[in-house]
Amino acid sequence: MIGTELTKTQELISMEDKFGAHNYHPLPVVLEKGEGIYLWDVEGEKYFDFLSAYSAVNQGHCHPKIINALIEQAKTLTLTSRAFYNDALGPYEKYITEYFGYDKVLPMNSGAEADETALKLCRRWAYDKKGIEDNKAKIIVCEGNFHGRTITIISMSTDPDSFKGFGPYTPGFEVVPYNDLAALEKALEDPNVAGFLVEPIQGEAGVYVPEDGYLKKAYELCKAKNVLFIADEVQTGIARTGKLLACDHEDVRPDVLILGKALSGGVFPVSAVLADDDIMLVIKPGEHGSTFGGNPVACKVAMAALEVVKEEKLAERAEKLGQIFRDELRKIDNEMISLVRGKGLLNAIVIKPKDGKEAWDVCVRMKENGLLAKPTHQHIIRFAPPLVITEEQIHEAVAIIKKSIDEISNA
Ligand code: IF1
Repeated sequence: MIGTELTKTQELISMEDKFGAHNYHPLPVVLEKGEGIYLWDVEGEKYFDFLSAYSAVNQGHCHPKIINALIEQAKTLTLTSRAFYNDALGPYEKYITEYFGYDKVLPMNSGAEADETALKLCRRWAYDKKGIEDNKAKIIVCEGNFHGRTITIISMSTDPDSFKGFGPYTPGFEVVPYNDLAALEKALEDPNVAGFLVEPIQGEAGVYVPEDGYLKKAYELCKAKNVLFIADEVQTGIARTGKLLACDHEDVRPDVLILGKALSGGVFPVSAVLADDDIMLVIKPGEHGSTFGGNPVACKVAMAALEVVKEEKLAERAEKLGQIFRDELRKIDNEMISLVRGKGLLNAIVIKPKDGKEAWDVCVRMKENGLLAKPTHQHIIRFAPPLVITEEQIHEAVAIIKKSIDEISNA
């Protein structure tokens, strides 16, 4: 590099800095290609992707089957809006409702939109079916929750980074500690409670796995009080935790199921809310929707993405390889690793800072060694590779993680 000549990486980072909002703090890497579990940056460096765009790329980057579905539909008809019918939506709705075992689906685009949809369904069900007085419905949420970035969703958040400075907030939410059945049981005493919205594993909170039996017991407590159990499986769903849904580990069938991210294999924004008729039909024509919700491209992409999950047995892979991954991480003898936790291929390590070095420094060093992951909160590194990873690649990745942590701790 001569004088002030910038690398392509530096040039592109400064372009984003100058022309883009500063609402993120990305790792200093600029990516230009993805295939399977690998990413390449603009300098030609190759990386293991251990974030999978926060579990949106479970099927691997640019999966040929999903990409082909995208291309074919994109050449034919991309968007009709819901003002008219189209030939892709009905078959998709049939496919996905049979796939997950629900009467109906309400198609949206982002995870946040799906969560908002679930909140509206729950409140409307409260007034029309449970008989709660208008505008009095309450929804219980958990400390440490993450359900998206809209004003109503951050109104439920307990993380100041999510809600500070964005008031006034949407009322009607009550917060209970996660993984605390006594607190939930107490909160359910309020007759105005309509729903309990919960992540089966809290991703953003740092891959917080509740005790075995928590989801099942929480579900039973809700049923005893005629309260909807609403599972946000945007991050934990689509085979990520070793079952098709994280709720499947405890045979819990949510009254309302929220999906997103890997529902499209990371190829297109696709989210969905599934429920049975007695809940779903409380929303009447013209009372909810979105321009792109259920568009033909989204329908074809999602069907292909869901077929891949079954054809390639991604849940079984996540279960088996996740166990191997945690076992191997636990063999790393380094004081900076204070905890390893997770389920399936949604895992995290808690980093004990050393000589001023913390999780961010480990992530930068892993990048230099060929593996991409990012801290959540200050001391937790989430590891979520595409579920198409092989056992051999798991071992290669663990070697990079070990090397990086040893280098940082001995720096
Ligand atoms: C970002 C976090 C993860 C989610 C759950 C709904 C949504 C998300 C359980 C909303 C989205 C994404 C958002 C993304 C980073 C990522 C994230 F760090 F923000 F919190 F995964 F943990 N429910 N999570 O995890 O879905 O509207 O984004 O499609 O950069 O904000 P979305």
